[in-house]
Amino acid sequence: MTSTPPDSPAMVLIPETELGDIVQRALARMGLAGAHVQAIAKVIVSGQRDACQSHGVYRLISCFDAVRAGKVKLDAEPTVSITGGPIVQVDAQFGFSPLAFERGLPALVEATRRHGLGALVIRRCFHFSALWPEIEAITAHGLAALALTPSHAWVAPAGGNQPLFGTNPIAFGWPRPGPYPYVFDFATSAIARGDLELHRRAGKSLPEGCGVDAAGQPSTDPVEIARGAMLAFGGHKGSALATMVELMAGALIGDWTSQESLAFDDGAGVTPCHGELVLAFDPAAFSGGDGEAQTARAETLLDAITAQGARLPSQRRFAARERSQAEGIAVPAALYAEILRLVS
Ligand code: NDP
Ligand code: PYC
Repeated sequence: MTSTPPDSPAMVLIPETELGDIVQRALARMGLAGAHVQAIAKVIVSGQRDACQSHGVYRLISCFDAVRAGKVKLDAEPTVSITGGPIVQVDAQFGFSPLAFERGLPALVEATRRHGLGALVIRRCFHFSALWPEIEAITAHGLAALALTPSHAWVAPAGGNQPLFGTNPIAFGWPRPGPYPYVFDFATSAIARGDLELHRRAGKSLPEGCGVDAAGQPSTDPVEIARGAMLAFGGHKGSALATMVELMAGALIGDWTSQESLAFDDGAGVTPCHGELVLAFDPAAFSGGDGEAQTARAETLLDAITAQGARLPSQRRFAARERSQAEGIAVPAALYAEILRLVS
């Protein structure tokens, strides 16, 4: 059952279970194995529930394109290697990443509890998702977390004008009392590729500072920027963070950089294939106490942020989650029609 929210005639409201069912049917029709269908649907529906338009149900189209290009292994069985040390390795076997993360999570949590800090290394995965669902899955265990992943070479280094870095997101989470952790999750490019694509599809210009055309000249046209290069956020600072992601979640873990991911894509234009590095920290192991003073200190800091009238990252997302749970998930009507075509 669908309805239209009064404040946005271009959106339809879909109950979460109904949207989940549609997304699962669409993924199953693509030929994905059941475990992948479940894991991917959870991530995609959560994205839409939290009003993340660039990483919600729109990503079904990315999955469809990747499957149609014949690159993704539809029934890949991720293999988890546990040595008893702090590093857990998962080989995604060229499947989509959500199942690989799900399979590695219990071992990551166990390794982090045992050693105080743990690392989950995921290799050879097609990665299309936001990172915060992974971060929240870790903070739910009372652990702090940091996740990094490259993508495709779309972004020029500061001072250059040729694509080299991915949009390389960095996400961090800190567990808090109450239902919601502190989480930020952002691309190191001035705009995520998903947002560039949504602007292109809508025929809209991007804000200034997002990219250059093929001649290296500043542009606000998403088509021209896709032919040229996107830019890092914050000039040399975002550029250095993007470099760190390439080094830590590419070179360090023995998987592809964004350049190598794009070379593997070989013009197919599908979602990037590379690795991911997820770090987890047990606050109790770092504080030398029971963690209570640490929690109090963190809460004092976070409260001081909001006391100034500033909002915390993810606050918009959590408010959208509550709205979705009460009223249904808002989906752009045109996108919803497109998605229904994937199941009809
Ligand atoms: P945004 O710029 O939309 O948001 C970045 C973060 O800042 C969010 O945590 C957001 O919280 C927070 N934020 C935004 N505005 C404020 C504010 N005024 N005060 C405090 N906090 C604020 O993110 P991006 O567009 O850069 O990235 C979107 C998604 O794309 C991410 O989830 C990322 O993981 C994903 N991505 C995935 C890639 C991949 O390779 N898999 C590549 C690149 C991006 P809130 O959400 O509540 O607004
Ligand atoms: O939005 O930049 C992006 C992105 C790349 C891969 C998945 N999302």
